[in-house]
Parts: sequence; structure tokens; C-alpha cells
Amino acid sequence: AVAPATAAIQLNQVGYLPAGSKWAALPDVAADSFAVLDAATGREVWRGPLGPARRWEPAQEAVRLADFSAWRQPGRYRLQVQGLQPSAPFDIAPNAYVALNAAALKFFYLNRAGMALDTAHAGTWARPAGHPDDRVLVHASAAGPGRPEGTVISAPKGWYDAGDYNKYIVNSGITVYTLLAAYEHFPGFFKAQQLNIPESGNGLPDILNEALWNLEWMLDMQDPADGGVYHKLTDKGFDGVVMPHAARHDRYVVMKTTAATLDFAAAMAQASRVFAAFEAQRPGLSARMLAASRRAWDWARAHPNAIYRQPADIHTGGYDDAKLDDEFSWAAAELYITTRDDRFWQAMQPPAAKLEVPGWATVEALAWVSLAQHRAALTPKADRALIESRILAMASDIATRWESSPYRVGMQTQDFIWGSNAVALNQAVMLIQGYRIGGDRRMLDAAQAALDFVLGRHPTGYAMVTGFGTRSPLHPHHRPSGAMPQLPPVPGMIVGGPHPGRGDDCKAPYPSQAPAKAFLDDFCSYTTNEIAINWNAPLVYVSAALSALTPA
Ligand code: 9MR
Repeated sequence: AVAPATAAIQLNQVGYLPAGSKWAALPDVAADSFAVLDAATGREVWRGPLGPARRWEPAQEAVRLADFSAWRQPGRYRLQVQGLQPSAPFDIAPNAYVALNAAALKFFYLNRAGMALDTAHAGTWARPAGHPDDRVLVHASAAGPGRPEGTVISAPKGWYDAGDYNKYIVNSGITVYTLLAAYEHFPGFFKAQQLNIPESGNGLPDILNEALWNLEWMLDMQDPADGGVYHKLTDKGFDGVVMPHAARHDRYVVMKTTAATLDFAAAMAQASRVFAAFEAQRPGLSARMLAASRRAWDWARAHPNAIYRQPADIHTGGYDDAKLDDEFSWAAAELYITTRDDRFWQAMQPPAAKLEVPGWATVEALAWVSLAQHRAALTPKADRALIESRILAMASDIATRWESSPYRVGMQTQDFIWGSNAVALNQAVMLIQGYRIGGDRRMLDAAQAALDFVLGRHPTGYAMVTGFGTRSPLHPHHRPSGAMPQLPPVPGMIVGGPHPGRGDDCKAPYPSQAPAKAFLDDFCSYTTNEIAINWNAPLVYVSAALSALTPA
């Protein structure tokens, strides 16, 4: 039996670009066509045929699609289908994602550790400073000759990783990378963007100011004695639902690991080339980052198997990954691009059979994204055809899945892991690289479909970003938001999204067990309704990329 769909007409609640693709999804109703109505007057402005009903396995239900890509007139509209409630109003506008992009970036500021958020910059979400992290203890697992157990170090700044108050290098690596890549690929989009953060107007684009807040913390996570990088800076256990300043447990740096050290090396090498253009504003920073990256690389080569193992007295996030060839490739690629030293090209691992969608534990694709971006400026050693074909093969796989998907999205049942919304967005990141190389419009359309998916053309009916769309999460697993229940949640945060592997504290039943619908907008549901920096970063990337790349 086919279960009924939850929300009637599922569409991108934030809006569409005039020349972008535009799809909506709806349950299996007895109608042949759908209408686009002017929201103000109710007048029908366009009509098109509905696609056939097809079962979409991840949602375990039948769905019909409405394609109104041909309607390009900016304005505010509703969709109408005989037998269903009309959709909520939505916009078609050239700047449809400008406010979303700024809010997705501003979230990083709102999740900063170690500084008070004042009303001028944080508005109603102002709060006192928490976690100064200027007196952090070296945990037994991280002890070394220069820094025995209990040594006090200082590693301030950085972002809280997610709904918890800890700071993890592995996850910081891909997050910072994605933000810096957004800037490297689409500088024009970010150049004049004003986020109203404390550094605004200092001569650096705000996206770089924000990334720097975390990069400065990362630099302090490197052991000056040997170049190894601590895996995380953390409490022993997770804090309660309190504001940052009220969470006052001892903080520790735990283990130096190969994964953390390589992710650090990759992000620092990339940051070094990005900040090289801002030598006047930040003298010496670029060189310092490159030196730190090289030292980290050397440490990882000497310690290729320092896998993270959670000590018995530490209970916070693991970000543990035992497969490190992709981290080696990524660090080598970034160092190669920045230094043009052929030894780093040689140090890249032979390509795996197929690239995986990027994620905190699967970073090889990031190497190829960077190589593709810089392919015109590499040394003769680099195999340009290989670089292009690696990206194109992956993007074309996802585009093919999108094309044949009954929901018109690249997501399949196995993609609804913890943080499924970021899987959709990271698929879009790869589709966008394919489009940038080969110009195949299907890849741009499939990337748009992924953004639509997380913004409400989703079987749950939710726009998955707090404060955006007509129905978005109100109770994300995010401690500051949970501790300020009188306020709407901090805006601009994308939640993890549906994931059927229930491992949370919820007593309430989930509305559905279907992989694409196993989502609960409740603080208890950290497996589906937490937020995280590595999920917001591809939202920043994709919303900027579609704005920059979609023809006017
Ligand atoms: O995003 C991470 C996910 O891939 C893992 O399956 C999960 C369990 O280990 O952890 C997630 O990351 C969490 C981290 O460990 C701690 N901060 C919150 C993160 C998002 O839930």
C-alpha cells in the first residue's frame, strides 16, 4: 500500500531563479494539469501538464511532478492543482538566494566560541561570551615530551561544531574548505557582501573574515613541538541545554591524529593561497599558514596510522575515520596547488575507482575540485584530462540519477544518512563542478533540484533552514536556541534532515519511518534535527553558485 504524502504541494519555499529549473512535487491526485497563480490577484498566469504518478522508494510513496521551468517572470506566485490546497506563496526573483546565503554565513558568526555576540551584530540573539579556551588541558591521550598531560595551552576562537559546544578539527577542515572554495570559485558574489559582523569593512570580504575566526583557532591546535594536530578541543561530556557562558567544564585537547593533521594541512594550504591576496591586511598570515601546513604534512607522513580512538573518559563526538588515503590525497593536492612542487602531485594516491560525495570522512573529491579549479595554472606534471574526467564522471552519475528519479533528485535510499541534507548539497557541489567544466545544463538543473530539496521540495514538507520558507524547523538540536526558548531559533541553520537510524533521546514517535521522511522537529532528535557547520557550508556554496551561474 502507498502511504499518503504529508504536505500537499512540495516546492522550494525560499524561491526560484528566473532562468533556473522549477519543479514541484505532489501526491497522486486525479488531475492532468497544474496552474501558476499570481499570488496577489489569484489570476492564472501559466498552466502545464502534471507528470505521471511514480513511486519514490526513499519516501515509500507515489509522487507526481510539476515542471514550470518555462515560466520565468519574476513575481510572487502560488501553485494550484485541482483537488489540493493551493501552495503557500513563493517568489521567482534574480536575488532569490541572496538573503539565504547571507544568513547561512551569518550563522557561523552566531555560533562563534570565545566572544560575546553584541546586539549590534547579533540582534535578539545577542549573548555573553562562552568558552574562552585560553586555559585548555592537554589530555593524557595527547601528551608528548614538550607538553606532558595537564599542560595548559591556549586555543581560543573557532566555531562550535554544531548543537554542542566542542570544536573538532576533522569537521573544521571540510567546513573551512567549502567556504574558501565558495570564495575561490565565485569571488564576485562575495566581494561586496556585508554580513554585519564585527570585522565588516576591514578590507577583507566577510566570508574570509568569518573563515579566519576558525582558521586562527585551528593554528593553535597544532603542537609547536612536532607539527601534529590535536583531534578536538572538548569537554569530557556533552553540556546540558544551557547558554555558552553557563557551560563551564574543563576543556581538553585530545589525541593527535593523522586525519586531523591532514585535514588541517589541506585547509591551511588552501587558506594560504587565498590569504596571499590580502598580504597588506594580514601581513605574514599566508606564509604562516603554509608553514603550518607543511609541518602538518610531515607529521602525518611520519605518523600515517594515528587513528582516533575515543579515550574512556571522553564522551563527545568522535569524527573517527580509519580510512586515510583520501585525506592524504586531499592534503597533497592542496599543497601541490599552492606550492607547485611536483613532489606533492606524486604524493597523491592513485585515484580510487569512483569518487565519493564529499563528507567529513570522505574528502578525496575535494582534492579534484581544487585541482579542477586551478587546472590552468598547474605544473606540466598534472594530468588535466584526468582531473576533468574525474569530476565529470561523478557529476554525470548524479545527473543520471536525478534524471531518472521519480522525485527528480539525486538522493537514493542509502543517501539518507545522518546529515542527509548535506549529502544533497554536497551532491550539488559536485554537479556544479561538472557544469563549470563541461557546461552540461542538466548538471546545473540537478544542482538546483538539490537546493530545492532542502528548501521544501521535500517529502517532509519542510524547508530545512531555520527562519526561511513557510514551514521550517522551530526546535533544532542547538543548545543556544534550546536555551532561549522565548526566541525563534537562531536563523540560517540547516538541520541534518531525515535519517531512519534512530539513535536519539526522543520519546515521541517519528511521523514516518521512510528514509526520506524519518524526521522530527524536536530538540531531542539530534540524529535528524541537529545543525552543524559542515552542513551549513555547502548551503553557502550552493546558494552562491546557483546565483552566480544560472543565466540571467
Ligand atoms: O555528522 C556526524 C555523523 O556523520 C556521525 O554519524 C555522527 C555520530 O558519530 O556524528 C555526527 O557529528 C556530530 C559530532 O560527532 C558532534 N557534534 C555534532 C555533530 C552533528 O550531529
